[in-house]
Amino acid sequence: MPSYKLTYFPLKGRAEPIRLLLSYAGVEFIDDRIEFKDWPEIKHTTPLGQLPVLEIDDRKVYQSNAICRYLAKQFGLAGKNDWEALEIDATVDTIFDCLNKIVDYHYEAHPEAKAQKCEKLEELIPFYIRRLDEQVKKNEGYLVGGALTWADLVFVGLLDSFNFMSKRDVIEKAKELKALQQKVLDIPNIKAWVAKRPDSFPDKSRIGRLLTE
Ligand SMILES: N[C@@H](CCC(=O)N[C@@H](CS)C(=O)NCC(=O)O)C(=O)O
Repeated sequence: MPSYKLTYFPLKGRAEPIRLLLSYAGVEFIDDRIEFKDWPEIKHTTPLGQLPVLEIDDRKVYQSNAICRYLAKQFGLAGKNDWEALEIDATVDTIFDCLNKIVDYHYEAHPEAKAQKCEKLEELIPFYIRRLDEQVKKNEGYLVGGALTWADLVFVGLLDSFNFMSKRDVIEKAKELKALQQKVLDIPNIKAWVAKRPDSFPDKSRIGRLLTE
């Protein structure tokens, strides 16, 4: 079994799906959370000047979705065939299409532009969430193929970020997605991770206030 060290900020963000995957597989990993103040020194040591970075033994890999896809293959969460793998990729892209629009709104500094983006979210979020909810209904309680895949872990791992940045519970009315979230959180290894993980933004915390100021 290789050694794993995951470096990210003290946030859930793009690292949480990776943490969920490693936890699901029962793999020990170093959960390296760097302080924001140390980032300028560390940035140039990373392959792309960004985090997360996963060190697998002595190799550094980056791009969170590529990391998730690789780990999913190792842990049997990448779908039963190439078709399902394609559906998983498409689903993860859809999740990020929605999240990126929310991120764009969240970090918009100009009040007028922010108000416009906020208005657009009122349509955009239900558009994506409804489709994902229907997808879960069609796939017997999971996003793809009637079984747990890394798409489910990505979605659940990013939900707190979705909710925090859009200032709402995005799955409030999405019965199927709510049930999926609960099912994932009830997996014993995931439950154990959630119980032991450090209090990470977005839960509460100083960092939360910093990012929204
Ligand atoms: N496509 C990359 C995006 C990584 C990314 O945007 N990382 C942000 C944090 S979520 C970052 O490192 N920001 C600090 C910086 O760019 O200096 C991935 O999914 O890993």
